[in-house]
Amino acid sequence: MFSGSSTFVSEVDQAFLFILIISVIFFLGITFAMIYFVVRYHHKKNQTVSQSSGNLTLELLWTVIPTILVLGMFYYGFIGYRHMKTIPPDALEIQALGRMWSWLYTYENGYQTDTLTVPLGKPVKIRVESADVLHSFYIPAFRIKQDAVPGMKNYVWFEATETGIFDIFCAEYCGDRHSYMLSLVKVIPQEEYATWYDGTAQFAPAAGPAGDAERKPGSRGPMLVKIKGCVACHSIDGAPLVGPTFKGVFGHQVTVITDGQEREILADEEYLRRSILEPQADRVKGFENIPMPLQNLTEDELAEIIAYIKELQ
Ligand code: HEC
Ligand SMILES: [Cu+2]
Repeated sequence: MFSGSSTFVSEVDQAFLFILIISVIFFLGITFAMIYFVVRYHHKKNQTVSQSSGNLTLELLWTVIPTILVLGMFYYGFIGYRHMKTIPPDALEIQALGRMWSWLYTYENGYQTDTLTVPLGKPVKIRVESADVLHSFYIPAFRIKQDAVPGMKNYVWFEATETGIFDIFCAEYCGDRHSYMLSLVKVIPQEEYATWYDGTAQFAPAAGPAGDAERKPGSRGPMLVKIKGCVACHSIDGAPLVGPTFKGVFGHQVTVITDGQEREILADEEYLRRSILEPQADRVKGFENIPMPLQNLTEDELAEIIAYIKELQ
């Protein structure tokens, strides 16, 4: 009954069930007592009022029983909490960086992905950090949740007990596209994970080999706009999100606000570069209310992204 996708499921669900059962018993008890008293002590049958005070047995009962129940809840909660805060020494470490509005996972070997990939049956420690505002890293199927607080190094761990793909949410309201801050965790068998981690699979690290002569400029663009979080605010299909779409910007006139003055400008390569490196210089009209965050890009990554945006016509 209590098996699940991570080793925490049974503990959390048992604590939850324990509290739920107690709550239901009290809810029913109080409701029935209330109905009984309304009928039994109706004023038509009871003309005279009597007062009573001091009943040691009753007072002891309503103090001791709830205290024991609450201590029981605390016990279950604390056991689970301690387990969740005690990281096994052999845990793999992965950073989960929350930012408006996507999660980025960085592995010990430098890999970066937008889907968390972990091995089955091995403890994984997640360092939960934020690049901007409060977020919260939440995997319901594993029963874990941890706030991402700017400037704080929080962590959480889990061990997946089932292969598959599970949802990751942001559980702390973090602005306009909070509800789209969705991600996935993919649990794969350990051998498959080892291959993936060694890079022999088809996945390429974000900071992959530069100057590869075979590679077409811009071919890493689709991956980079995901890893760098651009697609949380910019679509590639023409739909305006929080920021203007990337589709068809290049080579067209854009109305921008520069130092409070509206002006028309041709979106050439120079303009795209400036928009990314100095987002505040020219604010696109109609999108000026949300500041585009400063991006941490290498020269090569910037060139790749610009080449890719140019293709999106
Ligand atoms: C949190 C939201 C957000 C993220 C993340 C973001 N941007 Fe923006 N971006 C905006 C907004 C809002 C604007 C329009 C206002 C402005 O020009 O500052 C904009 C404008 C731009 C423009 C000018 C577009 C035009 O139509 O003239 C470019 C190019 C751009 N962003 C590229 C990027 C790239 C590349 C990334 C990722 C490395 C990125 N942005 C990440 C919000 C974002
Ligand atoms: Cu968030």
